[in-house]
This record gives sequence, structure tokens and C-alpha cells, in this order.
Amino acid sequence: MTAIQEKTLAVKVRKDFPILHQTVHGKSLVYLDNAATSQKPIAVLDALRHYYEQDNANVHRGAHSLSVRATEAYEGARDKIAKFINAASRQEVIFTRNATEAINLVAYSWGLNNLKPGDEIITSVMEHHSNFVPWQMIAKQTGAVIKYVPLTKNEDFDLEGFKCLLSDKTKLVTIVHVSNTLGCINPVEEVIKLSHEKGVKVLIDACQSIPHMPIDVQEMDCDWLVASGHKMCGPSGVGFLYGKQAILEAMPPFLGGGEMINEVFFDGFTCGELPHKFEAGTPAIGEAIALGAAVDYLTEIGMDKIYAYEEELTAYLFRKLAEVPQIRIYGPQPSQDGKGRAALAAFNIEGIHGSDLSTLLDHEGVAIRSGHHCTQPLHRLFDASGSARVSLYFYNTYEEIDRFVMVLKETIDFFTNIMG
Ligand code: C6P
Repeated sequence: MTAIQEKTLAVKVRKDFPILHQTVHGKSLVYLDNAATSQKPIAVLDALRHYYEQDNANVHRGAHSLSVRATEAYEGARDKIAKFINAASRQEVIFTRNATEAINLVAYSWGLNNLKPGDEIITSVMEHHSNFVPWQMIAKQTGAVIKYVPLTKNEDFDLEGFKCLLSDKTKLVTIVHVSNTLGCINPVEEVIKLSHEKGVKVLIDACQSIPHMPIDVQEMDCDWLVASGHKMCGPSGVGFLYGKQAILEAMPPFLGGGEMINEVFFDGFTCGELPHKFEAGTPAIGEAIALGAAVDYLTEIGMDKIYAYEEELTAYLFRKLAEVPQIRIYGPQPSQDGKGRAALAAFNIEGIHGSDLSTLLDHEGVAIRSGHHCTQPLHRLFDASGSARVSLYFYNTYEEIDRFVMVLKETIDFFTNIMG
């Protein structure tokens, strides 16, 4: 598909997202905070509404028709996700509240029971807090040690640095696929291959990759992979953990309660089968069903088309950002055709605070994020308390990038003038 056709694709899908067609402070909205959360198409909103209007009942419990329908739709959503990521079986997909809960599940179930003093966990300096803090908590309890993969000179994942850290002491590698701050696409296949050669398990945080590119967990060969529904056109309150079946089977339950048991006695219980063993309590039923609708929506467009279009947007975004004075963009440069980097840019403008920038851009209808993006340790490496961040999705257009860059330049001029 050519660039012009892809542009038409973005314009075509915008009608599916009612929220995009509004004004903010009297200006038409330009939503460029997609790494924080994506917008939801009508198909997802309809699925949520249909569930609550027609099928609302608890799952796996009742014999009545509504409960049967709710259960079928909920388990159908699991099938859709399993197919979307090419899991070997539906038992390998566990619904969680979000990616953060999925990482905690692995940390508490696998980490707490398999790590001992002196064992090493390798992660990277660019991780989101949700891939730092659970492991820091587990390391404290088990005596395991955390090692951090550094950055290259280009502010990319340092594969050579990773190789130096990987040793006989390593028991787990847990890294992000696409950084929410640097935008780099990490060489996860190579990391997984090298780790498996040493018998080391690997968890991939796919929060910022799964919404934007095709993911095949069998090809990638990760042991676990986590994602959040709200970043991939689905609702908030639902995410999932993928895990290889044999590994999940060997892991003890994370949370106890209803749904996850087989039998309960006064002196103990037996566990239910996968995937229910890890889904204690009533799940986010409507949200999981709507996430299934999001997966249908993305599949219908085609993840390869989304990825290709976003590469074009990345190339255009970086060409336009090169015109902005005093800009410091974090992370590696994309190639001329936008490859090698996700469609996002965290940046600072000398002398202007990121939150002032995002507030003034909001007054022009342009939504970008500012702050530390839950990557405080990474920002400290750059000696920055935070940054502004623009992040795109397949419904964003070239015209929106133009508007963003124009308003950004005007805002910089404004600050330059008042600062004398
Ligand atoms: N990043 C951002 O604006 P939850 O909160 O569980 O849905 O997602 C956590 C998470 C984990 N890993 C990565 C790489 C992420 O980007 C995120 C969420 C948002 O960048 C919110 S801080």
C-alpha cells in the first residue's frame, strides 16, 4: 500500500472514533497521547453496551441463559486474544486488570517461589515502573539481585551490555519490547534466544508494541508476555498475561478465592485448571468481551497495515520535529523511512518545563503528555525530572502532526519572547 492510500486509511478509520470529533478550548481536538491510552472505536463501545444491556450475568456459575451467553462471550474473547498473538492454546491467556497486574502475577507466583539469594534478574534501565517495582519487592524478599541493561550511545537497548550481564547466576530476564519513553524497539528475539541458551526464562512487556505491530508469541518464543487492553483500543480494567502452558501449570496461584479452585475443604483446597487457576473472583466480564471486539477491529484493519502506516507517520514526525529549535528528543533516531522506532517522541525544550508546554498545547486543542511517564530512573540518567511526549496511533493524520508542530513552535516563540 502506498503512502497516499495509507493516509486514506487513517482518514477512513477516524469516523469509528466518536471522541476524536470534538473541540477542546474551541479548537478541534488533536489527540497525541496514545501511549498513555488509546481511544475506543464504536465497535468496542457497542460490545460493552450490548453486554450490559443484553447479557449481563456472572460467568462460569449460572445455568441460566444470560450466564451462558456471558460465559460464551467472555471465553470467546480469550479465544480471540489467543489467535491475535498466536498462542499455542487458549489456556495460555490469563485475563488480568492490566499489564501491571500481569507482571505482579509472575513476580509473586513464579519469582517468589523460584528465586533465591544471589540469583540474578536482568531488566533494563528503560523499564516502566511496573517492570521495576514488583521485581524490587521480590528481590527484597528472596535475596535475588537486579541487574540493569544500559543504553548505547544512541540511547538504544545495549545488546552487548546485555550479553555481559547474562551469566550462570541469571534466572530471569524481564524487558520491555518498545520503550514508552525512548520509543526504541528492543531486539527481544535475540535476547530470548541468548537467554534460553542458558536456560533463563524471559518476560516481555508488550504494552507499547502489541497495539502497533503484529506479535506472534510462538515465533518470539517468550515465556511470558503482558499487555493492557486500554492501549489497544479496548477498555481500561482489563489486560492479559500470556504464558507458556507448561510454565503456567508449574506456577502456584497468585490470588485465592472463587473461580480459581477445584474443591475447597476446611483444611485446604485444590486448584482449578488453567486459565481459571489465575483468575480469582469475578473478572471484568464486559471489559474482556469489549477487548475481544478491539482485537476484531484491529485484525480487520490488519496489524501489518497499522505498523506500516505508523512507520510513515514516524518518519514524518521526526522530519517535522527536526525543524523545532532547542529540542532534545530522547532515544534513537528512526531511519529515513521511519523504521526502527515507535511512533512516539519524548522531548524537552531548553528552558521550558514539559508541563507548561502540554498545558499551553492543550489550550490549542493538542493533547500530549508531560511528566516522567513512569520511567523515573531513566529520566534521572538524562538528568531530567520529566519530559513532554507525543505519541501517535493509526487514526492520527499528517495534518495533525503539522498542527502539533506548528503549535509547539508558536509556544516556544511565546516563551522565548516573555523570557526576553
Ligand atoms: N504506560 C504511559 O503513559 P498499565 O498501567 O498496567 O496499563 O500499563 C503499565 C505500563 C507497562 N509498561 C509500559 C511499557 C507502559 O508504557 C505502561 C503504561 C503509560 O506511558 C502510563 S504510565
